[in-house]
Amino acid sequence: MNTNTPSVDPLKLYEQLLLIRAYENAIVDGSAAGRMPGTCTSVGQEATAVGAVNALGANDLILTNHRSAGHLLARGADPGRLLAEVMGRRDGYCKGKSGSLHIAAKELGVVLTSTIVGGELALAPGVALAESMLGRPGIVACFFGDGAACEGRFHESLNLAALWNLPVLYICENNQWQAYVHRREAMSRERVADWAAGYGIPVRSVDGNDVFAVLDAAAAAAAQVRESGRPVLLEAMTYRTRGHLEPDDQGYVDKTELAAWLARDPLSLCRERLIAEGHLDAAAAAAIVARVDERIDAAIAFADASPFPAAEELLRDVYA
Ligand SMILES: Cc1ncc(C[n+]2csc(CCOP(=O)(O)OP(=O)(O)O)c2C)c(N)n1
Repeated sequence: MNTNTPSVDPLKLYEQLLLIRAYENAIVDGSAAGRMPGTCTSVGQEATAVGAVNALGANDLILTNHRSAGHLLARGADPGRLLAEVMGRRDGYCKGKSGSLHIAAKELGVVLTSTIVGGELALAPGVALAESMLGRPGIVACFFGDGAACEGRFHESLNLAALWNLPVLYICENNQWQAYVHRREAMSRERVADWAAGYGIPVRSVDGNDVFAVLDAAAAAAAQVRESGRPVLLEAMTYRTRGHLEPDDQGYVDKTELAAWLARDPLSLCRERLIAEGHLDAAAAAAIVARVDERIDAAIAFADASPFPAAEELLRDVYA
């Protein structure tokens, strides 16, 4: 642990991991049953979201991509309102108009979910510039994938943020996949961090399946952005253990590679450590699971009961 790591109850981190997994599994089951639309999940990547978001301060802003449920839930989003949004209902965070792929939640400081790959990278320097010009204290956390890093806007974004000294914490969730293409087939380097160094941006790499390691690394990186007023890139090595979107048979995935990552499931790693360090026993674990299940059941009931928006709402709050 470094001096910048906030003291967060480790059980809270574990509960957030479970909540994200349960929330996304509810969508997997709901979409398989035809009750909900299929969507992109972040199953396998929960530790990156929980570790990184918990390293941020209340004033910091978040821009994210099409796998944003973990970032939103770790930031305190209500699972019922989130699910209502996915289901296109009036009580969703964007009144049912964004679906899962465009959710913004101003009250949580989540500026954008971009389904345009790299859209969050294109906007992050602008948001950071606005923060700086308005004299606000927050930094901008920009979550993106290794696929987005293969796009031109990644390079434009990093170049500008470095040139203009913008307080952006770039967080690459390197989940090894870019839709149905393995990163090995698309990247000239092993690590996205190798590219960032070329722009003079300090980089850090971390085991993205270890929530405590991510919290530590993200806290150090966020402190570096805050102190220097300049960008830093954190690359979390993780794995998308479900398909690109639901449903997806993952027929293109190497079974051995998948099995190796499943053996390092972030929830199991966290649970084992909590037990080993005496933070968790069977009764406490069962209580957490029960609480999470109850929240998810309530979220489903809330979203189901929420009406679709009225037809007159169609063009309200829509800018383009
Ligand atoms: C500009 C653009 N090109 C292509 C797509 C189709 N697409 C959606 S997700 C995705 C893969 C993105 O990979 P990555 O950034 O690594 O994120 P991951 O899905 O692995 O989380 C692609 C190609 C898109 N949405 N936007």
